[in-house]
Amino acid sequence: MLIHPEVAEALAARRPVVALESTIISHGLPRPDNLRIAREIEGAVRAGGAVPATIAVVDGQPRVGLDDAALERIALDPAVVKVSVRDLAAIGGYGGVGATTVASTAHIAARSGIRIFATGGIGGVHRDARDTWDESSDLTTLSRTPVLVVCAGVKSILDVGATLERLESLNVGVLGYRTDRFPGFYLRDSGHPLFWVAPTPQFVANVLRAQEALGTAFYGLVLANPIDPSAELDRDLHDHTLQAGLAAASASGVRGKDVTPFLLDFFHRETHGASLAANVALVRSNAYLAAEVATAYSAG
Ligand code: PSU
Ligand code: MN
Repeated sequence: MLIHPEVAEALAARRPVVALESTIISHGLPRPDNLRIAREIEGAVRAGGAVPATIAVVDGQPRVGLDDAALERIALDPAVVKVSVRDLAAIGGYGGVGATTVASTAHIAARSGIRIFATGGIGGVHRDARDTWDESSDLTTLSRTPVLVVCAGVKSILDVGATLERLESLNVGVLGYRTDRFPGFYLRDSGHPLFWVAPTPQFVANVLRAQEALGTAFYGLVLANPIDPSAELDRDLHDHTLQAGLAAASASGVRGKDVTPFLLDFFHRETHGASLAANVALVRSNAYLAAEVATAYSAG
């Protein structure tokens, strides 16, 4: 693994660091805006007082913290591959450029000593999972990786209730940030309740410390941060686009790791950028909150 000098220095000095995933850049956001947005997300981490460590695979090598040239390749290189945990070893041998999902980012972050990670939404159980067995390895990886993932919940393209049940089975705790409703990504409320409410970043840092004392830090933790009310997508537009997107995915026969990027792209096109604006707003907010938690965690 190649750790960027700024990240290595911060880790050595126990200053706050926040990991960021890269599949959201390569496969979750449209080109060429994705490059600018990737920089804005890093900027939000800095504004919150932490060092950003965007994670990706460049020429087969995992990198923790990207320089400008590497970030540009992840955003713009048409050959960039979406890599989950199981793909990391193979892409190493092949020498390719890989964008890391929540699962592989969490794995690499934990191995490099980074405890806190921000993204838009985590993967989960797909609606047709009973037939397809399509459940994101984000869930199983979080069940054995000591990271906190700050996200806006999971997209409504997934089976949200089943995803919450799986997180429970897998011992992955879920805290709502100032809410007792599990957020619905583009919408503040997915319709599912949450038990634990975190009122402050300091509270979350205390939970991380308590996990370490109890020996449960082995399991990941989700901090669910609802999108700002001013950035929320119109509910009718959301519901309409969701129905159309699910129908299009099933009609086109898209499978496996292409399903999530297909649906994200569908949303961005069909809402003429409204879902993109919401997506950018919530990722920036998650990056900022993750930096605040990392700052409180470092100080403790
Ligand atoms: N959800 C989003 N945007 C994304 C993803 C999920 O709202 O970009 C990406 C993340 O990288 C996540 C991955 O880890 O999709 C999950 O893919 P899969 O369902 O194939 O595991
Ligand atoms: Mn899948």
